[in-house]
Amino acid sequence: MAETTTRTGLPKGFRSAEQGWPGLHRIPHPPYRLPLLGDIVGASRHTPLQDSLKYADTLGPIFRRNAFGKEFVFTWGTGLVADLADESRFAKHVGLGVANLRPVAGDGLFTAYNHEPNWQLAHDVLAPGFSREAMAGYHPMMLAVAERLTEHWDRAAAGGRPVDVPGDMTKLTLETIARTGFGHDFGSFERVRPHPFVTAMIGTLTYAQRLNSVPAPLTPLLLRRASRRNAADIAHLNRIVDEVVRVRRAGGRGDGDLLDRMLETAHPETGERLSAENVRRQVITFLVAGHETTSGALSFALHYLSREPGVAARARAEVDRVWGDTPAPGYEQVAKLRYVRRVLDESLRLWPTAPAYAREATRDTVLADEHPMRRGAWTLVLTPMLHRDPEVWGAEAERFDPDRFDAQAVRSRPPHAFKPFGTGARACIGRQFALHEATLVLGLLLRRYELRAEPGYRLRVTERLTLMPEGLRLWPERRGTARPAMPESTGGDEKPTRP
Ligand code: MNH
Repeated sequence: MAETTTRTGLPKGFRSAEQGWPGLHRIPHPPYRLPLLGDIVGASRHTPLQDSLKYADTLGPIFRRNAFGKEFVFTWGTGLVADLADESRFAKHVGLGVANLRPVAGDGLFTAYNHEPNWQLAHDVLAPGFSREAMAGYHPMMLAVAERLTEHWDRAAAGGRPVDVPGDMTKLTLETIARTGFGHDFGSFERVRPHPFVTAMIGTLTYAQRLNSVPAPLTPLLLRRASRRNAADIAHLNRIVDEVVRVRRAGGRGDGDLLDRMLETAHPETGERLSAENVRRQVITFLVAGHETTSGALSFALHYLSREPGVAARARAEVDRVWGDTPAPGYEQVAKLRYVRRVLDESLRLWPTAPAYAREATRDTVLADEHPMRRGAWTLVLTPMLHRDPEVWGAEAERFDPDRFDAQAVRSRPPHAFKPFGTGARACIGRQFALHEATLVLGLLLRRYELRAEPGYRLRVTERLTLMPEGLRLWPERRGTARPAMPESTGGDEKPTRP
């Protein structure tokens, strides 16, 4: 890390691949490349990721795209991605979508450049907020928020009405990070429309993605209205966050949550603290990063559970066996849901909801002994393709199969074949938080409901930097009311239960 944090002297702003990849001509690109416009034939500005997946299928494990003269290299072959994980030669690259979020999240943890001192400072101050002990402390709050969700689903079930899965998962995950991190209640479940924080956040994420599909010199012209709306969205986020901080400062300490750490904790070695402006950036960062991707992960998992009765039955049998009918499963009991966790992993394999991360060379090097890169050259790792690499996942990589994540299968795969949380020093700090929250909620929902899919629904994926199943509705039915026979049990001393 030391060498990347002291690194300076690289050009700021977008670095096109011609500058850093001497062997670029050997990397394939789509046919029909147009002068000035680049590779836009067959591409849509609403689905840049899914378009890249189509190109990846035909162009192979490393390829490039050009949009309005900007050239990007995409990488997804397992060997290449494993090499990019070498932290002695590569580091996170803040570019494209991530760089476009700088006006929102500044030098907050997610968008900070490697060399910005506030990254290390915030990382060291906040990391204990994701320790085991901290997580065990969040658990009761996560459970309380999940109960608000089940109350809502109970009413839908009683009325025979469908639920809006992405909408409800967003309410749940926003309330969870707001409660656990900041002692704040957005009242999402009491609202008919999404909280203005969510609307403003979706606005800024969508705008950040759109910036990539417009030639930079034309941005002021083409996105004039959108950029004004974006400025208003950012101002709105700032106001909401400033209010959360003001309330905390006025009301004294929370219970040692993330906000307390941001406001009060000095760096263990240097004694330094986060500045007020940086706290604002971190609060926005955690409220956004802490809910949008988990919401998508839960939504995709629920989609697959509603489509795969065999998987759902196995998962449900596990929850019944491990949790019984205890009204409040404890912290330790969540990690015991091994199969539910595999369902989640398998959903994140097919639809890693933060679908790409960028890596840059921290010195002149050769990627996988084949592709020379100058210091500062970068590439975007396409995780949905990495997770479908036929050499690792087989010819049927599209098939949903949680058994791919049983311990032996995992051991038999090469390292770095599954990277939904990124890699290295800048990998996701909230990984355990997200996995705990999502496993807990899936367990609670499986135990309580059968999930009926909407007949004829076909999975469509919305992109706004993150991924979300579009228009996904399910009909939850309380188990025990019109409940089919208990799924086969796996023997042993488990007691079949259900209120
Ligand atoms: Mn999260 C970084 C995916 C949940 C907070 N997260 C990343 C990265 C990926 C990622 C990928 C690396 C991005 C990059 O290299 O540019 N995160 C996820 C997914 C989920 C998720 C798929 C849920 C599922 N993340 C969460 C949660 C939180 C969180 C929950 C907070 C509570 N993530 C972060 C932060 C970073 C990050 C903060 C930046 C860490 C750093 O750079 O030091």
